[in-house]
Formats: sequence, C-alpha cells, structure tokens
Amino acid sequence: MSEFSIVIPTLNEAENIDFLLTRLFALNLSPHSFEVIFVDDGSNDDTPEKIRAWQNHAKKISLIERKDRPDLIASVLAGAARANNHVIVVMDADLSHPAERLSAIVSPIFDDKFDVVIGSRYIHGGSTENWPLHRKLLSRMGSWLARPFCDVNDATSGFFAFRREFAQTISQKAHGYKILFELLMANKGKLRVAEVPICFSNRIHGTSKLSFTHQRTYLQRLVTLTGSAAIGLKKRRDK
Ligand SMILES: Nc1nc2c(ncn2[C@@H]2O[C@H](COP(=O)(O)OP(=O)(O)O)[C@@H](O)[C@H]2O)c(=O)[nH]1
Ligand SMILES: [Mg+2]
Repeated sequence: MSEFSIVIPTLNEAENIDFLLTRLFALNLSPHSFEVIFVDDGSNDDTPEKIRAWQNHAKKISLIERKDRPDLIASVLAGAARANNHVIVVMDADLSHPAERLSAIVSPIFDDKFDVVIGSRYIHGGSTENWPLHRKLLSRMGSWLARPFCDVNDATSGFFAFRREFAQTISQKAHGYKILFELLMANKGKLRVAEVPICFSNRIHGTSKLSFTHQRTYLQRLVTLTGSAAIGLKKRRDK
C-alpha cells in the first residue's frame, strides 16, 4: 500500500488516545504505509501527554499543538500542511470512525480513480450506532440539506480521504466542523468523489464538543456557499 497521512483533530480526548492508536497499529497495514498527525487545540486534560507517550514507541506519530482559537477546520488544514504524503485521511479521535475501513477509503485514490473518498453513513451498508435520536436527526438533516448542492449522501462525514493539493482550495472564511462540505463546495464539478459505507459508532469515552454554535456556523456556511452557487448558476444561465 502506498503511503498516506491520517490527520486526527483532538480536543480533550485523553481517554481515547490509547484505544485509538492500539486499534490503528493492530490493523493489517504496514506501519510504514501511514503516518499519524494529531492536531490538538489546547486540551486541558492530558491528551498531548498521552500522544507523546506513544511517540516514544512509534516513529510516525506527530503532534501539532495549536495556540490559536480552537477550530476543527483550521486544525485539519494545519495537519494537512504538515503531512508528508499526498493522500490525507481525516478521522476523529473518539473511535467513532472504523479504522478498519481505512484501506477501503484510501485505495480508490491510490488507484487514481477518485480525488475524494467519503466514509459514508448514509449509503447502502452504512450506519450510525448508539447515537441518541436527536444526534441522528441532526446529522441526517445536515447531510440532507447539503445533498442537492454536493451530490453526495454524506457531505458532513468527518471520515474521508482526499488529495492534499485540494486543501488549499478551502475558503479562508471556512470555519467550524464541516470541512468535507467546504472541500466539496470549493471544487464543485472538479472532483471525482466516491462514497464507501462505514458504520459510525457513538463514542464511549469523553464527550462530544459539537455545540449549538457549530451547528449555526454550518447553517450559515451552507446558506453562504449554496447562495453563491445558485447565483453562479443563474449567471451562467443568463449568458
Ligand atoms: N483540534 C480540534 N479538535 C476538535 C475540536 N472540536 C472537536 N475536535 C475533535 O474533533 C473530533 C470530532 O469531535 P466530536 O466532539 O467527537 O464531535 P461529534 O462526533 O460530532 O460529536 C474529535 O476527535 C474531537 O476531539 C476543535 O475545536 N479543535
Ligand atoms: Mg465524535
């Protein structure tokens, strides 16, 4: 398998680091085929210390400690900028994303068939497990709203792979949680996108950091980006 970089944003995930890295390194992947880049946003538990403890055992683990205002999109972009490989996978630290699907997610890019591959909860074979009803509904609605504009079933997934060169296309104004949505909207009609099913499972340790503010930010970005897409469409029609 060719080499890829896994970018994992963290905010107070100390309880999950050992489980996550144990699971990753237990995979049937050559340890030389990937590097792991954690991007921490000032956790006040001992997430950075937990990661550093692993750095003594496994060489290909790095840690970026951001000092700016915490932001998930900025964190992922900081990780992508540090990556040593052309293929980037974004993945949560809380074990919600099945590491066992990494191979299925990166392979279509290495085969040069696709530019973005989404670990999708909302295609045949995908699922969400143990999420409270309100999270299921919110997530479904978030993906459903983006669907007509992005032409994918799960534009708000946090588990996806992309060619690193596309990181620079993401708007400077992008912030919040939905980096995949930003990536798809920034490159409409230019990307070859595939979705592979994943089973998303609710975290067991730690707590979700998704807030009302994040959800409002997503809606604002959705309106801004899809509004300008609609204007672009109208301009093209008018020509
Ligand atoms: N660096 C960074 N990571 C974050 C931030 N917010 C959440 N995370 C991480 O992003 C991932 C997804 O967040 P999570 O709280 O699980 O969101 P949920 O899955 O939508 O409930 C986890 O690995 C979090 O630790 C942030 O502001 N900065
Ligand atoms: Mg989570």
